[in-house]
Amino acid sequence: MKKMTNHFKNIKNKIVNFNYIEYASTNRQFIAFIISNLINATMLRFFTVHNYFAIKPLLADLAIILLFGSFVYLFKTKKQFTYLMVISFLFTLICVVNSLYYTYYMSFASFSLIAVSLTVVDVGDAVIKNVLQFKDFIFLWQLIFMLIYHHHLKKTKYYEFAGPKENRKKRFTGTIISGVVVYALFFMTVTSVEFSRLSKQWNREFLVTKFGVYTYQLNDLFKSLDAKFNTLFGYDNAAKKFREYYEENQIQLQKNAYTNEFEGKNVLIIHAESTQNAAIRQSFNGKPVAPFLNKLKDEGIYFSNFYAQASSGTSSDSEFSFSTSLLPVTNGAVAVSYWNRDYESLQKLLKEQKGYNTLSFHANNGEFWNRNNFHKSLGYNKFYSKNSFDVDEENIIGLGLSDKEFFKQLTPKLKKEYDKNGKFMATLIMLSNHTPFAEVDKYGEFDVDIKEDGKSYPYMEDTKLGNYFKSVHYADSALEELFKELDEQGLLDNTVVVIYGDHDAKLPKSDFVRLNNYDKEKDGVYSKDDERYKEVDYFDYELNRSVPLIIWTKNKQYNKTVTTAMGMIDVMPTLSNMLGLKPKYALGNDIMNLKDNVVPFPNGNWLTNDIYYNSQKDEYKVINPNAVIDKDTITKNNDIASSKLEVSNDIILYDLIKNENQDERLDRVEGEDQ
Ligand code: GP9
Ligand code: MN
Repeated sequence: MKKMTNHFKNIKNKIVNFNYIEYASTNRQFIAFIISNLINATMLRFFTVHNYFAIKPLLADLAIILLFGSFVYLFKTKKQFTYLMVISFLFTLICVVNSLYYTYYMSFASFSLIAVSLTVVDVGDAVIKNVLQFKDFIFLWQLIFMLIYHHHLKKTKYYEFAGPKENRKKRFTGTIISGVVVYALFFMTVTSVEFSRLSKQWNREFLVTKFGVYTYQLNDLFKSLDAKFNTLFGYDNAAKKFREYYEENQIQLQKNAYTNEFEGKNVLIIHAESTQNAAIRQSFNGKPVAPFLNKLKDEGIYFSNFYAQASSGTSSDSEFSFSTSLLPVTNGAVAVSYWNRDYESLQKLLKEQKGYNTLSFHANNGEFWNRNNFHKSLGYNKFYSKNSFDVDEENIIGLGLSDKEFFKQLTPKLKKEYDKNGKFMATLIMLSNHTPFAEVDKYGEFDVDIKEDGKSYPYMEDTKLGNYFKSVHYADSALEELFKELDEQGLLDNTVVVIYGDHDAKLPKSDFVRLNNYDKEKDGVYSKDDERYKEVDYFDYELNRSVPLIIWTKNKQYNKTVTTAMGMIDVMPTLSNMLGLKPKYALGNDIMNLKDNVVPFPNGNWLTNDIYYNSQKDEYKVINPNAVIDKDTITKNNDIASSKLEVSNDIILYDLIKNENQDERLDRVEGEDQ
């Protein structure tokens, strides 16, 4: 202890007694380097995200400049200028490129997007359209300043004066330690949300705002390299496993009552944000939370045991699995890191095998989840994003344009597309029912209390789950309006509608405990030893995350509830059979042909009609009391789940579908040559 106190005293003494004047007078060039680069980084935020007074990104920028700058002391005084110019050039380049990119795309540059950016930005075109602005190049002052200052120092014989006084070893360690300390101070202020966004890396504007431009770019570099490195090794092994898997398991769609039933119909997909079956089942005072979805589920085919298989890419992961019948990667998001691969998708099959016009609509910024690129890669002809909609203050709920307004504005666009280009496959991505469900006054009247004998008991009022129900109620009535508007335009007549909940709403378990165990007398929860107490354990919570899937046509010809366990990857093959398509690489199953199914989750858990298996703890819950579960069942299902996860991951990382198709083409050409 005493040793520690002495140590700190020592450091304190060193800081107090440090000769700052001598340091500054013999270190002028380095100080100029630090300050000028810091000004550039701050100026970049001034022109883009506007948070130039924020301390956090300033600390992060300073730390990076110190860390990179510290290596200057490995060079002799006269050589130091060259090193500082190289680093200054890199830092300035980062500022110029990001500023240009922001002017053009309203976002920041990413190594993983370089190839696209280069093809999209035609420099000549950019000049003509006046996108190149003076402010984008203002950062170059730093290099000019460093040059002029260097000449000044040379003329005033500064190097001869400062050189002998410079203890380079000491300065190197001192500067590097200062950089680490400043960075540590910065990281102490980083919240868990900020960390999680840093690891996902797609919300680029947020990252520059919070972490400054240099940390953002470094993180981006590592993420892009990570994706590249992952694919450098193990290709042959992955390709072999891929072929073996498909030799044994290639999907063969069998004829059933639904085969080709929807062939030639328009396909309208509705991505119902954060909608859980728990909300569809729920009523308050005799009024269902989601009356319209309940009506649709009774009129159409309702898959009541359906689960999203999303990982950290949430919405985008579900879009991916829905479209491709592949599972998401467990680290990061396919839409951000692996969007530029060749995937087989429902969109492409409909386009290529049946001549559909493929469209997506989402009133949020097209950069969100990298959808501008991701949607092209999924096979959409056109993506109507925020720019295609009139968004004003009054019409905003949560993340952006309200669902009601979104639907109102998209209907004429869809009609126009239909009249011009014929049958369509269109995906509408909803937005309002997104966490944190806080804008309760915008959701319309819906009480989540208990009304009894002229009294009201608060029940779920003012809880997150209660607010969620109100929000779902809003989304449900938006859907009702959409169907009316589409019908008025004749757009439902020859259309099959598919609605899916994209993932659960990540609601607190304690709110479900309250929902199940409300004691109105004490406006609280039954005690655990009360016989009426219903527990919500890990498995109950997981099973409750199920989301709706409804396939509906206006003539209500098909009404049925399918209770087979099903995941997002089963949608594409199921729909493919109904639409007369022939997928080759689907990892899911046509659910209409199955009695039971294994639904793998990205964390290794899986579900069948009989059990839910927790792979981390090697524990399971029996859902069907009549089922006989033995060790073999567990082993067999574990194998199915893990081989699907593995093949899917390899397809994504190594771009195996593209390479397989290339090999096939080569084989064909060789065959023809002979
Ligand atoms: C964003 C919306 C929500 O545009 O799709 O994304 P999420 O947060 O659910 O992934
Ligand atoms: Mn979502």
